[in-house]
Amino acid sequence: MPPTTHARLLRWVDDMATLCQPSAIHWCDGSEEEYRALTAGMVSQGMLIALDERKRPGSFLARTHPSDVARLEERTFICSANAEDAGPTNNWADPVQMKATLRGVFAGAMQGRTLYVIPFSMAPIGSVVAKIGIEITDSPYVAASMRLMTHMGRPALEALGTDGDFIPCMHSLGAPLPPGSRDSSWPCVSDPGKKYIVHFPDDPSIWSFGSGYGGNALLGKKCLALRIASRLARDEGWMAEHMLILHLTSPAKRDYYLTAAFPSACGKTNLAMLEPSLPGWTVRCLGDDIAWLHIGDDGRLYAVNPEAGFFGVAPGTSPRSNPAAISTIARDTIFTNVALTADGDVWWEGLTEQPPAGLIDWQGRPWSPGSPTPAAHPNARFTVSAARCPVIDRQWDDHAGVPISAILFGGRRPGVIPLVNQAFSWEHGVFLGATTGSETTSATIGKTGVLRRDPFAMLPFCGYHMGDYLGHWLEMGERLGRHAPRIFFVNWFRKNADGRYLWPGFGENVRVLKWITECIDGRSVATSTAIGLLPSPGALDVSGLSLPEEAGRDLTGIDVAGWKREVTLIADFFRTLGNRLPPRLASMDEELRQRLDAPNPRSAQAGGAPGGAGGG
Ligand code: GTP
Ligand code: SPV
Ligand code: MN
Repeated sequence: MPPTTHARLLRWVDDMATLCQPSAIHWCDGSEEEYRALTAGMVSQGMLIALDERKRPGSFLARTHPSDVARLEERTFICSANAEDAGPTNNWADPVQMKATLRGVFAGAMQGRTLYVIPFSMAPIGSVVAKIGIEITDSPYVAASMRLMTHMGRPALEALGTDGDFIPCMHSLGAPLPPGSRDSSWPCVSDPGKKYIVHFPDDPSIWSFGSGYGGNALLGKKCLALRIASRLARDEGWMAEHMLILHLTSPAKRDYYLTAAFPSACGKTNLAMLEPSLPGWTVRCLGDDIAWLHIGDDGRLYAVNPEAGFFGVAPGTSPRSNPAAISTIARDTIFTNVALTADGDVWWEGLTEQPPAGLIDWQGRPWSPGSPTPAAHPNARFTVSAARCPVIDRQWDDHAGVPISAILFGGRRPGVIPLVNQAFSWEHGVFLGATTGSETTSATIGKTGVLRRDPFAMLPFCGYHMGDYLGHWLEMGERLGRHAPRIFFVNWFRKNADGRYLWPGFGENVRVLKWITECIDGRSVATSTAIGLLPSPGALDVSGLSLPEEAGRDLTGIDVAGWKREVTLIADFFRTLGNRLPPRLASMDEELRQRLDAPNPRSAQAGGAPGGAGGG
């Protein structure tokens, strides 16, 4: 018996079951017993490996099919009624034709499998910004992960009542099990051309077929909380962003709430859980991937984390780089595509300097330091409830969210971009966000290390025309007026000629956060330059650091020639947005070019750098 009388929901589940032909239907209640049954079932089927109960209690390892290791941007579609509304940065397909195609591929797709109905809320149930989704899936891995990652189960269904609104999220692995056939340990569609991650923003609804991995399959995350939500947010006057949320407290016990948008695998989880190297500072985490931002009754900008867990990059996570994450994943964690140790624990590159002997790699093969491929896949991840994080902020699931005093943007830039740069104003901050460039990472299938424009770290996640999105940011600034948070651009990834990082990063990033709080407090620690407000000489606290000789110049100076090339790259990118690019952004690029051409772009007098609103 379905645990609801919601007629539209019952009709939809019935329609999908008729289409997909599962052998059973299970309505998830989100209970501990249900989670235990799901994981135990996967262990007995070989989909999960139970880790050693003493070393890693309540934890499991999943190994995916080698074709199913990350998001798939080429097969991600925004099916708005008009192609122009999806814009040049998204794949578009006609919604009517796409729905017909999808009904074709989903037909019989769940044969021999259980159809799980997963009610979930993005944002705490009862929050002003919460949205309820129902995911249908034939993957028990997705059902178990959704319990860790979202506010999932009976309370979400109860909040829906008998006629509430929900966003239908349809998912199948696309691997039916006809009678007599054997299951694989990671069923999916191996041909990337036959996978679909499809959004119908006008409904709104989501259909995903053929992949069981991360953002392709946990449909509350990128699909709902970013692509669909960004479009809803534009229509409703709020913002859905690819941002961490953190609470910073100074030695003087002043509180600052910051958000930061960095592209995938560029350090959001690290910054969100940062262990400050400077005494007296603390960081508490409110979220590591997505922020929903709305204007409160007092006119300020508030941030809510729509998620309830972390799906974090494992490689590189260590007691040195992220001690809080290491404690978070000490138990009750699902690991995906990491290496297995001889004693039933997990390992990945960077966890320890020396790999333990007797490792089994992410594909189940014996691995030794001489092996040609890494032991863990570079996009291997951990899935864990936020409640397990020792530095989770006590307000992390507050219904109203926290008031934001600064927004950071950043990317992976070995050259040109300085360590930190404050925008002259909100408008100039939108220019900095819009022109974000970053090298591609393993979070998406394709070549890594390629520099591309990733405006606001939202290139793969903006559910409508990127030009309109930039316009929405400008409009939000006008509504916020004097309450607009300060905007900063940071770059932890600057390298020297030998390819070594110039900035120590991780816990030392608190030094940059300290300078940011001084800007917020109106201390005169910044110098106006052609590109923005840079730390004045001596203003950045580098006490006790031994930075290489060239570091000071490269980290906080201006590479004029590099910036002139940057201006051209920005203009090239802006041109791709056509006539939906807000004209103000194009003129700001031209103004930047003029300031760089002035006699001294490093000083305040440079060609009339705009001062004023939001300046230092
Ligand atoms: P998604 O979950 O994919 O959205 O990404 P994320 O931004 O949360 O990624 P995460 O924090 O897991 O990024 C991990 C990568 O960033 C690893 O390669 C880290 O080594 C690197 N990283 C994080 N912080 C720093 C830093 O301060 N300096 C340097 N050099 N690397 C860093
Ligand atoms: C990202 O790629 O930005 C992620 C991981 O956060 S996934 O959920 O797979 O999209
Ligand atoms: Mn992300």
